[in-house]
Amino acid sequence: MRQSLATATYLTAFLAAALHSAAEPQPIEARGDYTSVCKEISKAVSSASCVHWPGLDPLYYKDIGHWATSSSASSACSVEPGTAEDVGTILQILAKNRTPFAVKGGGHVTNPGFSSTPGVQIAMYRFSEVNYDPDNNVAEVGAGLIWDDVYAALEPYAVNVVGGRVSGVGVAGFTLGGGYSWKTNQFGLTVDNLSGFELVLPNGTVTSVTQDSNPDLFWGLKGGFNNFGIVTKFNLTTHPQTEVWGGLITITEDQLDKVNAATVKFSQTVTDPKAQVLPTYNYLLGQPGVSLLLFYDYPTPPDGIFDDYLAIPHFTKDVKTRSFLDLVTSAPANATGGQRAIFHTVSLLQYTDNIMDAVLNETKFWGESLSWQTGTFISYDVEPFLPTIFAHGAEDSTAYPPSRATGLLPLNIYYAWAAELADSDMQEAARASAAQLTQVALAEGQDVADAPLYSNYAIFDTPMERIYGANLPKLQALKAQYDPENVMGLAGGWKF
Ligand SMILES: Cc1cc2nc3c(=O)[nH]c(=O)nc-3n(C[C@H](O)[C@H](O)[C@H](O)COP(=O)(O)OP(=O)(O)OC[C@H]3O[C@@H](n4cnc5c(N)ncnc54)[C@H](O)[C@@H]3O)c2cc1C
Ligand SMILES: *[C@@H]1O[C@H](CO)[C@@H](O)[C@H](O)[C@H]1NC(C)=O
Ligand SMILES: *[C@@H]1O[C@H](CO)[C@@H](O)[C@H](O)[C@H]1NC(C)=O
Ligand SMILES: *[C@@H]1O[C@H](CO)[C@@H](O)[C@H](O)[C@H]1NC(C)=O
Ligand SMILES: *[C@@H]1O[C@H](CO)[C@@H](O)[C@H](O)[C@H]1NC(C)=O
Ligand SMILES: CC(=O)N[C@H]1CO[C@H](CO)[C@@H](O)[C@@H]1O
Repeated sequence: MRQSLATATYLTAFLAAALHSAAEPQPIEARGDYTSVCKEISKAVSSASCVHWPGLDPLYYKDIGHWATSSSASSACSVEPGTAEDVGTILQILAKNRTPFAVKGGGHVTNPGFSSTPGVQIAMYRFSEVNYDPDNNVAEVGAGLIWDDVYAALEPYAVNVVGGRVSGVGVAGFTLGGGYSWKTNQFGLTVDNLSGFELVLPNGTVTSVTQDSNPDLFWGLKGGFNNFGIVTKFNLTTHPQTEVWGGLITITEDQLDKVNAATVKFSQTVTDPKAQVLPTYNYLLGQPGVSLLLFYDYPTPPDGIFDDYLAIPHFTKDVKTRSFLDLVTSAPANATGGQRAIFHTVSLLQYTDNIMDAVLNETKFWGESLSWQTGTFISYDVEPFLPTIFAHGAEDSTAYPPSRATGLLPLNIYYAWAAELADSDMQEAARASAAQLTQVALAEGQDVADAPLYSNYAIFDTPMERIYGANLPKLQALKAQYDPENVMGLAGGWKF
Protein backbone atom coordinates (compact mmCIF):
# COMPACT_ATOMS: atom_id res chain seq x y z
CA MET A 1 0.00 0.00 0.00
CA ARG A 2 2.76 2.43 1.00
CA GLN A 3 4.68 1.46 -2.11
CA SER A 4 1.73 2.05 -4.40
CA LEU A 5 1.02 5.44 -2.80
CA ALA A 6 4.63 6.45 -3.26
CA THR A 7 4.66 5.33 -6.85
CA ALA A 8 1.35 7.08 -7.52
CA THR A 9 2.87 10.28 -6.17
CA TYR A 10 5.90 9.69 -8.35
CA LEU A 11 3.83 9.36 -11.49
CA THR A 12 1.50 12.22 -10.63
CA ALA A 13 4.46 14.52 -10.14
CA PHE A 14 6.09 13.16 -13.25
CA LEU A 15 3.02 13.81 -15.38
CA ALA A 16 2.17 17.11 -13.70
CA ALA A 17 5.68 18.30 -14.42
CA ALA A 18 5.36 17.05 -17.97
CA LEU A 19 2.17 19.02 -18.47
CA HIS A 20 3.55 22.20 -16.97
CA SER A 21 3.44 24.85 -19.65
CA ALA A 22 6.20 26.88 -21.31
CA ALA A 23 8.06 29.86 -19.87
CA GLU A 24 5.91 32.67 -18.45
CA PRO A 25 6.62 36.18 -19.71
CA GLN A 26 9.29 37.83 -17.57
CA PRO A 27 9.41 41.55 -16.71
CA ILE A 28 11.53 43.41 -19.21
CA GLU A 29 14.19 46.03 -18.58
CA ALA A 30 14.51 48.84 -21.08
CA ARG A 31 17.16 48.02 -23.71
CA GLY A 32 17.53 51.44 -25.31
CA ASP A 33 20.90 50.71 -26.94
CA TYR A 34 19.58 48.11 -29.38
CA THR A 35 16.16 49.63 -29.99
CA SER A 36 17.31 51.78 -32.88
CA VAL A 37 18.72 48.69 -34.62
CA CYS A 38 15.36 46.96 -34.16
CA LYS A 39 13.65 49.95 -35.77
CA GLU A 40 16.09 49.89 -38.67
CA ILE A 41 15.34 46.19 -39.22
CA SER A 42 11.61 46.83 -39.01
CA LYS A 43 11.84 49.44 -41.79
CA ALA A 44 14.14 47.38 -44.03
CA VAL A 45 12.42 43.96 -44.13
CA SER A 46 9.59 42.96 -46.46
CA SER A 47 5.99 42.43 -45.36
CA ALA A 48 6.77 38.70 -45.03
CA SER A 49 8.73 39.48 -41.85
CA CYS A 50 7.80 41.12 -38.56
CA VAL A 51 9.54 42.71 -35.57
CA HIS A 52 8.00 42.12 -32.11
CA TRP A 53 8.47 44.27 -29.01
CA PRO A 54 8.51 43.49 -25.28
CA GLY A 55 5.38 44.52 -23.44
CA LEU A 56 2.11 43.11 -24.64
CA ASP A 57 2.96 41.20 -27.80
CA PRO A 58 2.68 37.42 -27.15
CA LEU A 59 4.81 36.69 -30.22
CA TYR A 60 7.77 38.47 -28.60
CA TYR A 61 7.51 36.06 -25.64
CA LYS A 62 7.14 33.07 -27.97
CA ASP A 63 10.23 34.22 -29.89
CA ILE A 64 12.47 34.56 -26.83
CA GLY A 65 11.05 31.41 -25.14
CA HIS A 66 13.03 28.17 -24.65
CA TRP A 67 12.45 24.64 -23.37
CA ALA A 68 14.77 25.50 -20.45
CA THR A 69 14.07 28.92 -18.96
CA SER A 70 17.79 29.30 -18.21
CA SER A 71 18.35 29.36 -22.00
CA SER A 72 16.18 32.49 -22.42
CA ALA A 73 17.09 36.17 -22.20
CA SER A 74 15.12 39.39 -22.60
CA SER A 75 16.08 40.82 -25.98
CA ALA A 76 15.52 44.39 -27.17
CA CYS A 77 13.13 43.00 -29.77
CA SER A 78 12.55 39.82 -31.73
CA VAL A 79 12.27 39.40 -35.46
CA GLU A 80 10.58 36.62 -37.38
CA PRO A 81 12.02 36.70 -40.89
CA GLY A 82 9.69 35.33 -43.58
CA THR A 83 12.14 35.07 -46.49
CA ALA A 84 15.80 34.15 -46.88
CA GLU A 85 16.40 37.58 -48.46
CA ASP A 86 15.05 39.25 -45.31
CA VAL A 87 17.40 37.11 -43.21
CA GLY A 88 20.20 38.57 -45.36
CA THR A 89 18.96 42.12 -44.84
CA ILE A 90 18.79 41.55 -41.08
CA LEU A 91 22.32 40.10 -40.96
CA GLN A 92 23.67 43.10 -42.88
CA ILE A 93 22.08 45.55 -40.41
CA LEU A 94 23.35 43.56 -37.40
CA ALA A 95 26.84 43.42 -38.95
CA LYS A 96 26.95 47.15 -39.67
CA ASN A 97 25.95 48.01 -36.08
CA ARG A 98 27.91 45.14 -34.44
CA THR A 99 24.70 44.26 -32.58
CA PRO A 100 24.59 41.04 -30.53
CA PHE A 101 21.90 38.68 -31.84
CA ALA A 102 20.65 35.12 -31.52
CA VAL A 103 19.29 32.54 -33.95
CA LYS A 104 16.59 30.24 -32.63
CA GLY A 105 15.06 27.17 -34.29
CA GLY A 106 13.15 24.99 -31.83
CA GLY A 107 14.69 26.65 -28.75
CA HIS A 108 15.69 23.35 -27.12
CA VAL A 109 19.32 24.20 -26.47
CA THR A 110 20.27 23.78 -22.78
CA ASN A 111 23.32 26.05 -22.83
CA PRO A 112 22.54 29.65 -21.77
CA GLY A 113 23.06 32.29 -24.47
CA PHE A 114 23.36 29.81 -27.35
CA SER A 115 20.07 30.91 -28.94
CA SER A 116 19.24 33.96 -26.78
CA THR A 117 20.62 37.49 -26.50
CA PRO A 118 20.08 40.92 -24.96
CA GLY A 119 20.26 42.28 -28.55
CA VAL A 120 18.10 41.06 -31.45
CA GLN A 121 16.40 37.66 -31.17
CA ILE A 122 15.88 36.06 -34.57
CA ALA A 123 13.18 33.36 -34.40
CA MET A 124 12.86 31.17 -37.50
CA TYR A 125 9.20 30.07 -37.05
CA ARG A 126 8.08 31.42 -40.44
CA PHE A 127 10.29 28.88 -42.23
CA SER A 128 7.63 26.28 -41.67
CA GLU A 129 7.16 24.35 -44.91
CA VAL A 130 7.78 20.70 -45.63
CA ASN A 131 7.99 19.90 -49.37
CA TYR A 132 8.28 16.25 -50.22
CA ASP A 133 9.92 15.35 -53.54
CA PRO A 134 9.18 11.63 -54.10
CA ASP A 135 11.32 11.44 -57.27
CA ASN A 136 14.47 12.33 -55.36
CA ASN A 137 13.57 10.95 -51.90
CA VAL A 138 14.00 14.41 -50.41
CA ALA A 139 12.03 16.39 -47.87
CA GLU A 140 12.82 20.10 -47.99
CA VAL A 141 12.22 21.23 -44.41
CA GLY A 142 11.98 24.78 -43.02
CA ALA A 143 14.44 25.75 -40.28
CA GLY A 144 11.67 26.93 -37.94
CA LEU A 145 10.02 23.54 -37.56
CA ILE A 146 10.08 20.97 -34.79
CA TRP A 147 10.37 17.29 -35.73
CA ASP A 148 6.74 16.60 -34.77
CA ASP A 149 5.66 18.89 -37.66
CA VAL A 150 7.96 17.13 -40.13
CA TYR A 151 6.74 13.65 -39.15
CA ALA A 152 3.11 14.80 -39.40
CA ALA A 153 3.67 16.26 -42.88
CA LEU A 154 5.42 13.13 -44.20
CA GLU A 155 3.08 10.54 -42.63
CA PRO A 156 0.52 10.67 -45.50
CA TYR A 157 3.30 9.65 -47.92
CA ALA A 158 4.47 6.75 -45.71
CA VAL A 159 8.01 8.13 -45.62
CA ASN A 160 10.16 9.60 -42.87
CA VAL A 161 13.50 11.25 -42.12
CA VAL A 162 16.24 10.67 -39.52
CA GLY A 163 15.07 13.11 -36.81
CA GLY A 164 14.30 13.66 -33.12
CA ARG A 165 13.13 11.02 -30.66
CA VAL A 166 10.83 13.01 -28.37
CA SER A 167 8.30 15.77 -28.87
CA GLY A 168 9.14 19.44 -29.36
CA VAL A 169 12.81 19.35 -30.43
CA GLY A 170 13.83 21.75 -33.23
CA VAL A 171 15.02 20.50 -36.62
CA ALA A 172 17.69 23.22 -36.93
CA GLY A 173 19.93 22.87 -33.86
CA PHE A 174 19.47 19.09 -33.80
CA THR A 175 20.60 18.73 -37.43
CA LEU A 176 23.38 21.33 -37.27
CA GLY A 177 24.92 19.42 -34.33
CA GLY A 178 24.70 15.87 -35.73
CA GLY A 179 21.39 14.30 -34.72
CA TYR A 180 20.88 11.00 -32.86
CA SER A 181 17.58 9.45 -33.95
CA TRP A 182 15.43 6.34 -33.53
CA LYS A 183 16.64 5.56 -37.07
CA THR A 184 20.36 6.11 -36.41
CA ASN A 185 21.22 2.41 -36.04
CA GLN A 186 19.90 1.93 -39.59
CA PHE A 187 20.96 5.12 -41.37
CA GLY A 188 23.48 6.99 -39.20
CA LEU A 189 23.12 10.52 -37.86
CA THR A 190 20.80 13.15 -39.33
CA VAL A 191 23.85 14.75 -40.99
CA ASP A 192 24.50 11.44 -42.79
CA ASN A 193 21.13 11.64 -44.50
CA LEU A 194 21.12 15.18 -45.70
CA SER A 195 21.65 16.39 -49.28
CA GLY A 196 21.53 20.19 -49.09
CA PHE A 197 21.05 23.41 -47.16
CA GLU A 198 19.64 26.79 -48.10
CA LEU A 199 22.04 29.12 -46.27
CA VAL A 200 22.20 32.87 -45.76
CA LEU A 201 25.91 33.69 -45.63
CA PRO A 202 27.21 36.16 -43.02
CA ASN A 203 27.38 38.87 -45.70
CA GLY A 204 23.67 38.42 -46.43
CA THR A 205 23.93 36.43 -49.67
CA VAL A 206 21.43 33.57 -50.03
CA THR A 207 23.03 30.40 -51.34
CA SER A 208 22.37 26.70 -51.94
CA VAL A 209 24.89 24.40 -50.32
CA THR A 210 25.30 20.84 -51.65
CA GLN A 211 28.16 18.40 -52.09
CA ASP A 212 28.47 19.56 -55.72
CA SER A 213 28.06 23.32 -55.28
CA ASN A 214 30.08 23.94 -52.07
CA PRO A 215 31.74 20.80 -50.73
CA ASP A 216 33.61 22.71 -47.98
CA LEU A 217 30.54 24.47 -46.55
CA PHE A 218 28.46 21.32 -47.01
CA TRP A 219 30.96 19.48 -44.82
CA GLY A 220 31.25 22.31 -42.27
CA LEU A 221 27.51 22.80 -41.77
CA LYS A 222 27.14 19.13 -40.82
CA GLY A 223 28.09 19.81 -37.21
CA GLY A 224 28.96 23.53 -37.50
CA PHE A 225 25.76 25.22 -36.15
CA ASN A 226 25.58 28.99 -36.82
CA ASN A 227 29.29 29.59 -37.60
CA PHE A 228 28.77 29.93 -41.37
CA GLY A 229 25.50 31.88 -41.45
CA ILE A 230 21.83 31.14 -40.92
CA VAL A 231 20.25 28.05 -42.47
CA THR A 232 16.71 28.56 -43.78
CA LYS A 233 15.99 25.09 -45.25
CA PHE A 234 17.33 21.55 -44.92
CA ASN A 235 17.06 18.84 -47.59
CA LEU A 236 16.71 15.59 -45.70
CA THR A 237 16.77 12.13 -47.30
CA THR A 238 13.50 10.22 -46.90
CA HIS A 239 13.04 6.53 -46.17
CA PRO A 240 9.90 4.37 -46.34
CA GLN A 241 8.04 4.35 -42.99
CA THR A 242 5.64 1.68 -41.74
CA GLU A 243 3.85 1.82 -38.41
CA VAL A 244 6.26 1.21 -35.55
CA TRP A 245 6.12 -0.64 -32.23
CA GLY A 246 7.08 0.84 -28.89
CA GLY A 247 6.35 3.44 -26.25
CA LEU A 248 6.95 4.29 -22.64
CA ILE A 249 7.22 2.06 -19.55
CA THR A 250 7.80 3.58 -16.11
CA ILE A 251 9.52 1.45 -13.48
CA THR A 252 10.02 2.08 -9.76
CA GLU A 253 13.08 1.80 -7.54
CA ASP A 254 12.68 -1.83 -6.42
CA GLN A 255 13.05 -3.10 -10.03
CA LEU A 256 16.01 -1.06 -11.20
CA ASP A 257 18.60 -3.84 -10.93
CA LYS A 258 16.55 -5.67 -13.56
CA VAL A 259 16.59 -2.60 -15.83
CA ASN A 260 20.37 -2.44 -15.46
CA ALA A 261 20.77 -6.11 -16.38
CA ALA A 262 18.38 -5.88 -19.34
CA THR A 263 20.20 -2.81 -20.64
CA VAL A 264 23.64 -4.44 -20.49
CA LYS A 265 22.28 -7.50 -22.27
CA PHE A 266 20.49 -5.40 -24.92
CA SER A 267 23.56 -3.28 -25.51
CA GLN A 268 25.89 -6.27 -25.85
CA THR A 269 23.72 -8.72 -27.78
CA VAL A 270 21.06 -7.01 -29.93
CA THR A 271 22.35 -6.21 -33.43
CA ASP A 272 19.03 -5.67 -35.25
CA PRO A 273 19.33 -2.02 -36.38
CA LYS A 274 15.56 -1.48 -36.23
CA ALA A 275 15.61 -1.99 -32.44
CA GLN A 276 16.48 0.70 -29.92
CA VAL A 277 15.92 1.42 -26.22
CA LEU A 278 16.26 4.65 -24.25
CA PRO A 279 16.20 4.04 -20.48
CA THR A 280 16.22 7.29 -18.51
CA TYR A 281 17.24 7.03 -14.85
CA ASN A 282 15.42 9.77 -12.91
CA TYR A 283 15.45 11.03 -9.36
CA LEU A 284 12.23 12.75 -8.45
CA LEU A 285 10.47 13.26 -5.13
CA GLY A 286 12.97 11.33 -3.07
CA GLN A 287 13.37 8.20 -5.13
CA PRO A 288 15.00 6.91 -8.29
CA GLY A 289 12.95 5.46 -11.13
CA VAL A 290 13.29 4.65 -14.80
CA SER A 291 11.34 5.96 -17.78
CA LEU A 292 12.03 3.40 -20.47
CA LEU A 293 11.31 4.07 -24.14
CA LEU A 294 11.27 1.02 -26.44
CA PHE A 295 11.35 1.33 -30.23
CA TYR A 296 11.14 -1.08 -33.13
CA ASP A 297 10.93 0.23 -36.69
CA TYR A 298 8.21 -2.16 -37.86
CA PRO A 299 4.65 -2.83 -36.63
CA THR A 300 5.80 -5.84 -34.58
CA PRO A 301 9.23 -6.68 -33.16
CA PRO A 302 10.80 -10.11 -33.67
CA ASP A 303 10.48 -12.41 -30.63
CA GLY A 304 13.08 -12.10 -27.93
CA ILE A 305 14.61 -8.66 -28.39
CA PHE A 306 12.65 -6.84 -25.72
CA ASP A 307 11.57 -9.81 -23.53
CA ASP A 308 13.78 -8.95 -20.54
CA TYR A 309 12.41 -5.42 -20.39
CA LEU A 310 8.80 -6.53 -20.85
CA ALA A 311 9.14 -9.04 -17.99
CA ILE A 312 10.05 -6.34 -15.44
CA PRO A 313 7.09 -5.38 -13.22
CA HIS A 314 6.18 -1.87 -14.29
CA PHE A 315 4.31 1.07 -12.84
CA THR A 316 2.83 2.27 -16.15
CA LYS A 317 3.07 0.85 -19.64
CA ASP A 318 2.06 2.30 -22.99
CA VAL A 319 3.71 0.03 -25.55
CA LYS A 320 1.91 -0.84 -28.78
CA THR A 321 1.87 -0.67 -32.59
CA ARG A 322 1.35 2.97 -33.59
CA SER A 323 2.42 5.65 -36.04
CA PHE A 324 5.94 7.04 -35.71
CA LEU A 325 4.44 10.45 -34.86
CA ASP A 326 2.27 8.92 -32.14
CA LEU A 327 5.31 7.22 -30.60
CA VAL A 328 7.25 10.49 -30.54
CA THR A 329 4.42 12.60 -29.15
CA SER A 330 3.22 10.06 -26.56
CA ALA A 331 6.27 10.32 -24.29
CA PRO A 332 6.61 13.26 -21.91
CA ALA A 333 9.34 15.35 -23.51
CA ASN A 334 9.63 17.95 -20.78
CA ALA A 335 9.49 16.30 -17.40
CA THR A 336 10.37 19.74 -16.10
CA GLY A 337 8.65 22.14 -18.53
CA GLY A 338 9.37 25.74 -17.58
CA GLN A 339 12.40 24.97 -15.37
CA ARG A 340 16.06 25.89 -15.56
CA ALA A 341 18.18 23.06 -16.95
CA ILE A 342 21.61 21.89 -18.07
CA PHE A 343 22.83 18.95 -20.14
CA HIS A 344 26.24 17.35 -20.04
CA THR A 345 27.60 14.17 -21.50
CA VAL A 346 30.00 11.26 -21.50
CA SER A 347 30.92 9.24 -24.61
CA LEU A 348 31.18 5.50 -24.05
CA LEU A 349 32.23 2.47 -26.06
CA GLN A 350 29.97 0.03 -24.21
CA TYR A 351 27.26 -0.10 -21.56
CA THR A 352 28.57 -2.65 -19.04
CA ASP A 353 27.45 -3.80 -15.57
CA ASN A 354 29.94 -1.35 -14.02
CA ILE A 355 28.62 1.55 -16.05
CA MET A 356 24.99 0.78 -15.30
CA ASP A 357 25.74 0.39 -11.57
CA ALA A 358 27.50 3.76 -11.68
CA VAL A 359 24.58 5.41 -13.53
CA LEU A 360 22.17 4.20 -10.85
CA ASN A 361 24.57 5.28 -8.09
CA GLU A 362 24.97 8.73 -9.68
CA THR A 363 21.19 9.08 -9.94
CA LYS A 364 20.80 8.35 -6.22
CA PHE A 365 23.90 10.25 -5.09
CA TRP A 366 23.10 13.50 -6.89
CA GLY A 367 19.37 13.08 -6.37
CA GLU A 368 19.97 12.99 -2.60
CA SER A 369 22.76 15.60 -2.52
CA LEU A 370 20.85 18.14 -4.56
CA SER A 371 17.36 17.52 -3.19
CA TRP A 372 17.58 20.61 -0.95
CA GLN A 373 17.24 22.72 -4.11
CA THR A 374 13.60 23.19 -4.95
CA GLY A 375 12.19 21.50 -8.03
CA THR A 376 15.28 19.39 -8.60
CA PHE A 377 15.06 16.75 -11.32
CA ILE A 378 18.09 14.54 -11.94
CA SER A 379 18.28 12.29 -14.95
CA TYR A 380 20.63 10.13 -17.02
CA ASP A 381 19.68 9.06 -20.57
CA VAL A 382 21.37 5.79 -21.41
CA GLU A 383 21.71 5.50 -25.19
CA PRO A 384 22.96 2.04 -26.24
CA PHE A 385 23.26 2.59 -29.98
CA LEU A 386 25.05 0.04 -32.17
CA PRO A 387 28.85 0.46 -32.35
CA THR A 388 28.42 0.81 -36.14
CA ILE A 389 26.47 4.10 -36.09
CA PHE A 390 29.34 6.15 -37.52
CA ALA A 391 29.87 3.70 -40.41
CA HIS A 392 26.92 5.19 -42.35
CA GLY A 393 28.97 8.11 -43.61
CA ALA A 394 32.39 8.25 -45.24
CA GLU A 395 35.37 9.26 -43.07
CA ASP A 396 35.60 13.07 -43.18
CA SER A 397 32.16 13.51 -44.76
CA THR A 398 30.97 15.67 -41.85
CA ALA A 399 32.43 18.18 -39.36
CA TYR A 400 31.01 16.00 -36.54
CA PRO A 401 31.98 13.35 -35.57
CA PRO A 402 35.66 14.16 -36.08
CA SER A 403 36.50 10.48 -36.59
CA ARG A 404 34.36 7.60 -37.79
CA ALA A 405 36.81 4.90 -36.74
CA THR A 406 34.98 4.12 -33.48
CA GLY A 407 31.26 4.35 -32.72
CA LEU A 408 30.71 6.42 -29.58
CA LEU A 409 27.61 5.91 -27.46
CA PRO A 410 26.46 9.17 -25.86
CA LEU A 411 25.10 9.29 -22.32
CA ASN A 412 23.11 12.44 -21.58
CA ILE A 413 23.12 13.94 -18.10
CA TYR A 414 20.12 16.25 -17.61
CA TYR A 415 19.50 18.24 -14.43
CA ALA A 416 16.64 20.70 -13.89
CA TRP A 417 15.86 23.08 -11.02
CA ALA A 418 13.87 26.17 -10.14
CA ALA A 419 16.10 28.95 -8.77
CA GLU A 420 18.60 30.97 -10.80
CA LEU A 421 20.82 31.14 -7.69
CA ALA A 422 21.41 27.39 -8.01
CA ASP A 423 22.68 27.55 -11.62
CA SER A 424 26.38 27.19 -10.93
CA ASP A 425 25.92 24.49 -8.26
CA MET A 426 23.82 22.40 -10.63
CA GLN A 427 26.22 22.92 -13.54
CA GLU A 428 29.16 21.97 -11.29
CA ALA A 429 27.36 18.82 -10.15
CA ALA A 430 26.75 17.81 -13.78
CA ARG A 431 30.46 18.25 -14.51
CA ALA A 432 31.42 16.20 -11.41
CA SER A 433 29.01 13.44 -12.39
CA ALA A 434 30.35 13.29 -15.95
CA ALA A 435 33.89 13.07 -14.53
CA GLN A 436 32.88 10.21 -12.21
CA LEU A 437 31.24 8.22 -15.03
CA THR A 438 34.31 8.81 -17.20
CA GLN A 439 36.51 7.45 -14.39
CA VAL A 440 34.38 4.31 -14.12
CA ALA A 441 34.67 3.76 -17.89
CA LEU A 442 38.45 4.34 -17.85
CA ALA A 443 38.90 2.03 -14.86
CA GLU A 444 37.35 -0.87 -16.79
CA GLY A 445 39.51 -0.17 -19.83
CA GLN A 446 37.23 1.90 -22.08
CA ASP A 447 39.51 4.22 -24.04
CA VAL A 448 37.40 7.37 -23.69
CA ALA A 449 39.74 9.86 -21.96
CA ASP A 450 39.75 12.07 -25.08
CA ALA A 451 36.68 10.70 -26.84
CA PRO A 452 34.75 13.41 -28.70
CA LEU A 453 31.65 14.69 -26.90
CA TYR A 454 28.33 15.42 -28.65
CA SER A 455 27.79 19.18 -28.99
CA ASN A 456 24.06 19.05 -28.40
CA TYR A 457 24.59 17.38 -25.01
CA ALA A 458 27.89 18.98 -23.90
CA ILE A 459 27.98 21.75 -21.27
CA PHE A 460 28.81 25.25 -22.57
CA ASP A 461 32.48 25.46 -21.48
CA THR A 462 33.50 22.14 -23.04
CA PRO A 463 36.71 22.80 -25.03
CA MET A 464 36.00 22.92 -28.78
CA GLU A 465 38.72 20.27 -29.34
CA ARG A 466 36.65 17.78 -27.33
CA ILE A 467 33.79 18.15 -29.83
CA TYR A 468 35.49 18.69 -33.18
CA GLY A 469 38.88 17.03 -32.55
CA ALA A 470 41.30 17.26 -35.47
CA ASN A 471 38.63 18.98 -37.59
CA LEU A 472 38.87 22.19 -35.56
CA PRO A 473 41.71 23.92 -37.51
CA LYS A 474 39.94 23.23 -40.81
CA LEU A 475 36.67 24.58 -39.40
CA GLN A 476 38.45 27.71 -38.14
CA ALA A 477 39.95 28.32 -41.59
CA LEU A 478 36.56 27.81 -43.24
CA LYS A 479 34.94 30.22 -40.81
CA ALA A 480 37.64 32.87 -41.51
CA GLN A 481 37.04 32.43 -45.23
CA TYR A 482 33.24 32.74 -45.17
CA ASP A 483 32.91 35.19 -42.28
CA PRO A 484 35.94 37.50 -42.43
CA GLU A 485 34.09 40.21 -40.46
CA ASN A 486 33.10 37.70 -37.72
CA VAL A 487 29.41 38.60 -38.03
CA MET A 488 28.38 35.24 -36.63
CA GLY A 489 30.59 35.92 -33.61
CA LEU A 490 27.87 38.36 -32.53
CA ALA A 491 25.61 35.32 -31.94
CA GLY A 492 26.17 32.79 -29.16
CA GLY A 493 26.82 29.06 -29.50
CA TRP A 494 29.82 26.80 -30.22
CA LYS A 495 32.33 29.17 -31.88
CA PHE A 496 35.22 28.11 -34.12
C1 LIG B 1 13.79 17.13 -24.61
C2 LIG B 1 15.00 17.05 -25.48
C3 LIG B 1 15.24 15.91 -26.24
C4 LIG B 1 16.34 15.82 -27.07
N1 LIG B 1 16.54 14.66 -27.78
C5 LIG B 1 17.62 14.57 -28.61
C6 LIG B 1 17.85 13.39 -29.38
O1 LIG B 1 17.09 12.43 -29.34
N2 LIG B 1 18.93 13.36 -30.19
C7 LIG B 1 19.79 14.42 -30.30
O2 LIG B 1 20.73 14.32 -31.09
N3 LIG B 1 19.61 15.53 -29.57
C8 LIG B 1 18.55 15.63 -28.74
N4 LIG B 1 18.37 16.75 -27.98
C9 LIG B 1 19.35 17.85 -28.09
C10 LIG B 1 18.99 18.74 -29.26
O3 LIG B 1 19.55 18.19 -30.44
C11 LIG B 1 19.54 20.17 -29.07
O4 LIG B 1 18.92 20.75 -27.97
C12 LIG B 1 19.33 21.01 -30.33
O5 LIG B 1 20.26 22.08 -30.35
C13 LIG B 1 17.93 21.55 -30.42
O6 LIG B 1 17.71 22.25 -31.60
P1 LIG B 1 16.73 23.52 -31.56
O7 LIG B 1 16.61 24.04 -32.95
O8 LIG B 1 15.49 23.19 -30.82
O9 LIG B 1 17.61 24.49 -30.65
P2 LIG B 1 17.91 26.09 -30.62
O10 LIG B 1 18.01 26.42 -29.17
O11 LIG B 1 16.90 26.84 -31.41
O12 LIG B 1 19.30 26.20 -31.34
C14 LIG B 1 20.45 25.48 -30.93
C15 LIG B 1 21.70 26.06 -31.62
O13 LIG B 1 21.54 25.98 -33.04
C16 LIG B 1 21.66 27.29 -33.62
N5 LIG B 1 20.66 27.42 -34.68
C17 LIG B 1 19.32 27.26 -34.56
N6 LIG B 1 18.72 27.50 -35.72
C18 LIG B 1 19.68 27.82 -36.60
C19 LIG B 1 19.67 28.15 -37.99
N7 LIG B 1 18.52 28.20 -38.68
N8 LIG B 1 20.83 28.43 -38.60
C20 LIG B 1 22.01 28.41 -37.91
N9 LIG B 1 22.07 28.08 -36.59
C21 LIG B 1 20.92 27.79 -35.95
C22 LIG B 1 21.36 28.24 -32.49
O14 LIG B 1 21.90 29.53 -32.75
C23 LIG B 1 21.93 27.53 -31.29
O15 LIG B 1 23.32 27.78 -31.17
C24 LIG B 1 17.26 16.89 -27.15
C25 LIG B 1 17.04 18.03 -26.39
C26 LIG B 1 15.93 18.12 -25.56
C27 LIG B 1 15.73 19.36 -24.75
C1 LIG C 1 5.73 20.70 -22.26
O1 LIG C 1 4.85 19.66 -22.57
C2 LIG C 1 3.51 20.03 -22.65
C3 LIG C 1 2.71 18.77 -22.88
O2 LIG C 1 3.32 17.91 -23.79
C4 LIG C 1 3.33 21.07 -23.77
O3 LIG C 1 2.00 21.48 -23.84
C5 LIG C 1 4.23 22.27 -23.48
O4 LIG C 1 4.16 23.18 -24.54
C6 LIG C 1 5.66 21.80 -23.30
N1 LIG C 1 6.50 22.91 -22.92
C7 LIG C 1 7.69 23.17 -23.46
C8 LIG C 1 8.42 24.34 -22.92
O5 LIG C 1 8.17 22.49 -24.35
C1 LIG D 1 16.21 20.68 -52.07
O1 LIG D 1 15.30 19.77 -52.68
C2 LIG D 1 14.41 20.39 -53.59
C3 LIG D 1 13.44 19.31 -54.04
O2 LIG D 1 14.09 18.22 -54.59
C4 LIG D 1 15.20 21.00 -54.73
O3 LIG D 1 14.32 21.67 -55.60
C5 LIG D 1 16.21 21.99 -54.15
O4 LIG D 1 17.03 22.48 -55.20
C6 LIG D 1 17.08 21.33 -53.12
N1 LIG D 1 17.94 22.32 -52.48
C7 LIG D 1 19.18 22.07 -52.06
C8 LIG D 1 19.92 23.17 -51.41
O5 LIG D 1 19.69 20.98 -52.17
C1 LIG E 1 28.62 6.78 -5.87
O1 LIG E 1 28.82 8.07 -6.46
C2 LIG E 1 29.58 8.95 -5.67
C3 LIG E 1 29.59 10.30 -6.39
O2 LIG E 1 30.07 10.20 -7.70
C4 LIG E 1 30.96 8.39 -5.44
O3 LIG E 1 31.70 9.27 -4.61
C5 LIG E 1 30.84 7.02 -4.79
O4 LIG E 1 32.13 6.45 -4.69
C6 LIG E 1 29.96 6.11 -5.61
N1 LIG E 1 29.73 4.86 -4.91
C7 LIG E 1 29.96 3.69 -5.46
C8 LIG E 1 29.65 2.50 -4.63
O5 LIG E 1 30.41 3.57 -6.59
C1 LIG F 1 29.38 37.01 -49.86
O1 LIG F 1 30.23 35.92 -49.52
C2 LIG F 1 30.36 34.93 -50.53
C3 LIG F 1 31.18 33.79 -49.94
O2 LIG F 1 32.34 34.25 -49.32
C4 LIG F 1 31.00 35.56 -51.77
O3 LIG F 1 31.10 34.58 -52.78
C5 LIG F 1 30.12 36.71 -52.24
O4 LIG F 1 30.76 37.36 -53.33
C6 LIG F 1 29.91 37.71 -51.13
N1 LIG F 1 28.92 38.69 -51.57
C7 LIG F 1 29.12 39.99 -51.45
C8 LIG F 1 28.02 40.86 -51.95
O5 LIG F 1 30.15 40.43 -50.96
C1 LIG G 1 23.03 11.56 -48.25
C2 LIG G 1 22.29 10.33 -47.87
O1 LIG G 1 21.10 10.35 -47.94
N1 LIG G 1 22.97 9.30 -47.42
C3 LIG G 1 22.49 8.00 -47.00
C4 LIG G 1 21.24 7.89 -46.15
O2 LIG G 1 21.20 6.58 -45.60
C5 LIG G 1 21.23 5.50 -46.50
C6 LIG G 1 21.29 4.23 -45.69
O3 LIG G 1 22.36 4.23 -44.79
C7 LIG G 1 22.38 5.60 -47.48
O4 LIG G 1 22.27 4.60 -48.44
C8 LIG G 1 22.39 6.98 -48.10
O5 LIG G 1 23.47 7.09 -49.00
